[in-house]
Amino acid sequence: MKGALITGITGQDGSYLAELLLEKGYDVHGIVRWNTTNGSWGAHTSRRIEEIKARADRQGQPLEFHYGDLTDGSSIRRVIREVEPDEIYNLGAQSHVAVSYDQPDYTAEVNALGTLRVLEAIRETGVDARFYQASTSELFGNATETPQDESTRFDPESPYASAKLYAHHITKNYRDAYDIFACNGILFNHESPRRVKAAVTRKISRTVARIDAGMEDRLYLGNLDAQRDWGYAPEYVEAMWMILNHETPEDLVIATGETHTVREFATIAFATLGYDIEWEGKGVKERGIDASSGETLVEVTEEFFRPTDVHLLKGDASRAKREIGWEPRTTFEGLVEIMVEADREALDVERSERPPIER
Ligand code: NDP
Ligand code: GDR
Repeated sequence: MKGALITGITGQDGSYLAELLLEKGYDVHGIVRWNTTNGSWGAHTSRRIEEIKARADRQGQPLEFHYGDLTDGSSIRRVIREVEPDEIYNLGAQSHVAVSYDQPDYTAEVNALGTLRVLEAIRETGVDARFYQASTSELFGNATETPQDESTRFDPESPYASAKLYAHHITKNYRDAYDIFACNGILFNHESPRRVKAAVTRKISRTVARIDAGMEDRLYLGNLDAQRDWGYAPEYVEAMWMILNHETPEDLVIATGETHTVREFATIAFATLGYDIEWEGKGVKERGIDASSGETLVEVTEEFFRPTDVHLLKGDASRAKREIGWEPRTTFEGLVEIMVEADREALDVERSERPPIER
């Protein structure tokens, strides 16, 4: 039985990857952080991985958690020594680009040095593990070339992307210097109902469902013109596994090849629940109006603009198709629909589980 270790197992990708590897018969281990908020595994994302853990336990599938933190090299070394995995997926990160402007030191500690700590632990322990690094389309920044592929120049535009650029290069350095099977998956944005609520897609799908249910009045957004290449996360974790199970270590772009604006995402999300949004005004004055009621449902606000932003991402994943046979399957419209429907269903659960008011 092959063993895998996942950092960031409580996150969107970590949870899908854990499910995929369990299905493939792996012995799956995850590094999780202690936090006092829930006194249990993980933080905001704990619920999805706890459900997967409960199911794995019922079905007798091996899924084990280990306390650790990417800022703590000793914990990383200890877990790698104990588990001796065949594959390590480094998905743990401070993953929110906007937060990286508020917490630049911490973002670098986790995203840049955290990656170095995992690679050093592999080297020091001598464990024969393949290594996957969660690299990102954010490295391209505002590259003039579109679509972006493996040969496009990197031009990081945020503390997040700058830290991830270090991680990308150190992964290559360890591959070259120590002959470690280490790969970067340069993944473009990928979303799902498990996406953090702060990502623009999930914020939109969740707020649209809440507006429809009469729980909120308006969706507040920042840069509506930003264009992203959005794919469906479960398909992207398949690519991670395919990259590590290829005969040679490669750094590959994973993307759909399509790009859409934040405005388009919001328009389709509202349309999924029967709203026809018309856009009026420009810049921070822009509003999304419900054509039938005349009500303003989307408002642009300064608060959600970033000091610098990436304007246009569109990936060319033809090398991944050639080398590992990976291709996206879910369409953009399909993705938006999956997310809005899931958030609508989740509202029923949320309502039924609302805790009684403490007196
Ligand atoms: P999430 O934000 O959903 O998950 C991040 C994970 O990292 C969580 O499990 C979190 O744990 C963990 N983590 C955060 N800080 C630390 C730390 N100090 N030590 C150990 N673990 C930590 O991200 P996604 O699943 O969306 O993304 C996975 C990876 O892929 C990230 O590295 C991200 O930067 C990268 N990426 C994501 C893309 C996307 O579109 N989703 C595209 C390209 C790259 P906790 O639950 O305790 O907070
Ligand atoms: P991104 O994702 O920065 O691409 O990073 P995010 O969904 O946060 O932003 C996408 C674009 O939407 C614009 N935007 C808003 N963003 C948020 N979060 N909230 C808003 O209200 C809003 N309004 C407009 C942003 O300015 C931006 O242009 C994600 C993360 O998952 C990274 O970890 C990953 O590396 C990259 O995707 C690929």
